Amino acid sequence: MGNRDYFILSKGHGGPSFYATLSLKGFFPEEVLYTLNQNGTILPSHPDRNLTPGVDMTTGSLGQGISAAVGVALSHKLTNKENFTFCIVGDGELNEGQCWEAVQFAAHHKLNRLFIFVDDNKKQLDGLTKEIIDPLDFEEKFNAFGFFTVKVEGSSLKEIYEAIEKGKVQSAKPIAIILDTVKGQGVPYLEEKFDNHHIRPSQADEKAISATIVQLENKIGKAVKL
Ligand SMILES: Cc1ncc(C[n+]2csc(CCOP(=O)(O)OP(=O)(O)O)c2C)c(N)n1
Ligand SMILES: [Mg+2]
Repeated sequence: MGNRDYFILSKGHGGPSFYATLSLKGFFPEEVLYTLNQNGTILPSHPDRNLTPGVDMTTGSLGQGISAAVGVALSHKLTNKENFTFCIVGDGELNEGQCWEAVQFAAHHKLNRLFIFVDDNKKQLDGLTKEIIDPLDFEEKFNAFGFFTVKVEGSSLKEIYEAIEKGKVQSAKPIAIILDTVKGQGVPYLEEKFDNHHIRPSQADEKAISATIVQLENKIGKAVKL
């Protein structure tokens, strides 16, 4: 690992979108993306730091990523490094107690270069978070745990960017950015489907999804070129 910021995708099942970003950032060629999950690939469905360039932490067993991120941020603090550590967690994942132990530790040690992003999409694998174990209000909760907390519209790059900039200049606390999101965001077919954690689409579904993906690609492609 070099002298750069660090990123831990605690909700490791988001691996494919992480890989797309790593490829755009030049960690490996775009063609490699098409080997996702195939035998011998360097891109397994969940990130593996021993396989994929740019992956800082192996994840997939939910609940552990914040602890790993806290460890990285603490080591930077102890060695007077100015690198930031970014971590994305799921709202369902935050049911796990280990996350809150790590959060308390981060606040106690004033890890002010640690950012935790909560993908607050109100759902986990098999239902609504508020019906499984109600997480209550993440903004209030992270504030109570001693974080500098900002809630943003999760699909707004502008709001996310501004929240990061705000977080970087406050001095004593770790930062939580609560992303108000929709599970399957950007693909109406998936947004509207209740049971949408993983699906096996019919041919008609595939057609509807692919059409939206082309539109999204054009939109993102333009944004990336900016
Ligand atoms: C320790 C552990 N238990 C169960 C799973 C299986 N699992 C994979 S994704 C998921 C749901 C996670 O929900 P959430 O954190 O809300 O993620 P998102 O909604 O962003 O997919 C579960 C239970 C797992 N990966 N790790
Ligand atoms: Mg969720």
